[in-house]
Amino acid sequence: MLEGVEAPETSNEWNLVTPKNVLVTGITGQDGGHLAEQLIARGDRVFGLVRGQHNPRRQLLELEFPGVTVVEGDLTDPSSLIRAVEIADPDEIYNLGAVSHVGYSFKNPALTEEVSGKGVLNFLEAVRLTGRTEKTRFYQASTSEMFGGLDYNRPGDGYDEDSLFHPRSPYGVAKLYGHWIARNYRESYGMFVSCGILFNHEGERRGYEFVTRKISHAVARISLGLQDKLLLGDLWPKRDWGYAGDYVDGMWKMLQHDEPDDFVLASGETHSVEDFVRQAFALVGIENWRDFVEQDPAMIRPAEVDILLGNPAKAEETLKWERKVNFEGLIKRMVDHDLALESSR
Ligand code: G4F
Repeated sequence: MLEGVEAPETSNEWNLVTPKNVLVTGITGQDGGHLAEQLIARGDRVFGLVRGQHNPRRQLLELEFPGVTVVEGDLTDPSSLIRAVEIADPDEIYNLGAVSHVGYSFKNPALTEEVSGKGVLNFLEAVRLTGRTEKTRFYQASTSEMFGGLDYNRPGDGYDEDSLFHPRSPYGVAKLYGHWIARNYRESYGMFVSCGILFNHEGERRGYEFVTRKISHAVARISLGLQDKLLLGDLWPKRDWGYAGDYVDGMWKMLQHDEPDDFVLASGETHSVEDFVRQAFALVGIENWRDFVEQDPAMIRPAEVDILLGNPAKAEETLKWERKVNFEGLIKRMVDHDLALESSR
């Protein structure tokens, strides 16, 4: 383990074998941050694929994780992926990179398909063309947005690995392509490729453009007198929300398992956006939350996923995956974090 790095709260197993070379895309995002933290604590050599010449996120990454080796590359540029794979010589790849904001994907559908869909193919090809189909284990970040939640396809007791897909956004469609091409490489070339079908996972590393962080941040600022209103889209959609650190631990478990497979990671509970808003305001002693919330029509999507609810039984049984943070704990963690952040400015 590296000096000065504490064991992450969410890892309940230690990788006591030889340190691995691990290549991560999307390392500057929420899940990438949790994963880098956990891998470094386990003693692995971490390589992060970072896009663009003057990407400000690169500096933030280098400040937070000086132990990570930055490799320049882009999921839309196949030759850069081949180069990255040759540099990192990875035992494991975590493909977390994507255009991940569902609302944004409606405005930039072609870019979304290129990055979140075809980018997966480009990366799998880089592994195959460099002769690493046997050596490298590949994690594909699939998503509950692939299910869609239409009337004929309600979640019942929760979507699982065999449920029907009917994506409702360019993001969901792109991710479904990524999911199937990943499965295809597993079946065609015998590659160790596992897909994690992750339901919404949040926390203090979440970007402000996602609803939970937008809420926790605004609630903190409103309670401190720094902001008057919280502008939101629809409050009725329901999501199955968990803590990102727990889910990243699940990704790692998928690649340590004996066989490649697909696994749902979810909390098994569903709550509306309104539930999240009400509970977040209650934590700072504000009960009349409606006085502070206004609708922003720009946040309403051309098509919405009404309800997401997942069934994580397979991951719990097969991988012994467990969650440490529940819905109430998640909201408290985020609001407390944003209160501390805004109070210290
Ligand atoms: O926080 P969200 O933007 O997350 P969404 O669309 O569920 O997607 C997230 O989870 C997926 C897993 O299921 C990931 F694959 C994906 O990459 C991403 O991490 O929106 C949650 C809900 C939606 O119904 C949205 O319409 O909140 C609603 N909402 C209401 N007002 C809003 C807002 N969402 C955002 N981002 N901003 C709002 O002001």
